[in-house]
Amino acid sequence: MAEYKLTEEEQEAAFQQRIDDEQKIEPKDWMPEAYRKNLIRQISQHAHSEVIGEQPEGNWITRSPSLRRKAVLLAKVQDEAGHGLYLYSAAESLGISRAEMIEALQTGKAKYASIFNYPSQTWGDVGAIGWLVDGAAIVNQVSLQRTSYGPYSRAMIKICKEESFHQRQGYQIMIELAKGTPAQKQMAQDSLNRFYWPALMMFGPHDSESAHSAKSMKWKIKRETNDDLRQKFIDQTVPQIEFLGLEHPDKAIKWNEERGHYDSGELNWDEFYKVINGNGHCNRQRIQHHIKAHEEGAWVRDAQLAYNAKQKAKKAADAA
Ligand code: BYC
Repeated sequence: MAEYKLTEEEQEAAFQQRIDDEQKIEPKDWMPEAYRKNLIRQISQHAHSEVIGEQPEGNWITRSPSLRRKAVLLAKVQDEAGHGLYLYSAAESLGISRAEMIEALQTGKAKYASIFNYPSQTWGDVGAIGWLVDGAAIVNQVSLQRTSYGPYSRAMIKICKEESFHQRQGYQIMIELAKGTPAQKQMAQDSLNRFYWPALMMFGPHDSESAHSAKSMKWKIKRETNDDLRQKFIDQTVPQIEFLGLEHPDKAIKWNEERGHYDSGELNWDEFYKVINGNGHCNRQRIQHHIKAHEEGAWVRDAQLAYNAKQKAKKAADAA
């Protein structure tokens, strides 16, 4: 008897049913082409963010104020490189190569988180990045632990464990500065003022402007919307700022009893689009640095390929 082949619509309906039933989609499962492409886009951009995100803090490793701080920061930056690797591997499981992803980053076809195009000018910025940038990343990534694609979800679980250490190391720097001399407190305030708004932009445009949200929510690639996650971050940050004894950068921040959330001021969306379209303060510098490091690492990749070829030849010779 001839085997019945599902039509494209039937396959899509069965796929959506699996998503609705909270089943994870794995690399060899059937998936709509648009689901695969959307995932490659989001996961690869997430990987690029982790790797480019090493630069602002990496800038401070040699200038950390103590040996202990240096060891902590070094470990944190190395973790970010590891996060990039998990995520590139998750994206590769969808049928794209590492080389293709790197090319898309270096030629500006693929984006990475806007936040990393802001300069890290003071030691206070290292504190603010850990506290606010990793803090915003956690809010987003905790939600992504429940994403529908298995390899992405599992990568998020591991990454979130490390991110909470990152967030705490940043907040601890802020506590020390905020409780320190007036000049140190001023440094903490200045870093908060400069990083607060760009951290809110990490959650992406408003839901009404978000091109990918509707599809990503239907397929459970994203589990919560950009605005809902941003609101969570706004709400959790208010008491943290109060504890530090610093001034809130948003003068419109106000508890709304009815909504059970803080109301807040509007973001500068012109700045957001300028930065994500390549014209932020550090966009060119970040990509140039990546290209240079990638070229300098070419010999390592060549050596690995030569080693693999030798091992393969040896195996073939042994088998003959
Ligand atoms: N920056 O339709 P939308 C870290 C783009 S790293 C740049 O809402 P989506 C860390 C968006 O890509 C953690 N671009 O998109 C590392 C899209 O452009 P394309 C980073 C942005 O995907 C080192 C367009 O705008 N976390 O923690 O549904 C040191 C329309 O947006 C941004 C992640 O990557 C932005 N902020 O939602 C320290 C999380 N926002 O692709 C710390 C994973 C939007 O059409 N990603 N765009 O050219 C996500 O959750 C989602 O991709 C986003 C955007 C919420 C970011």
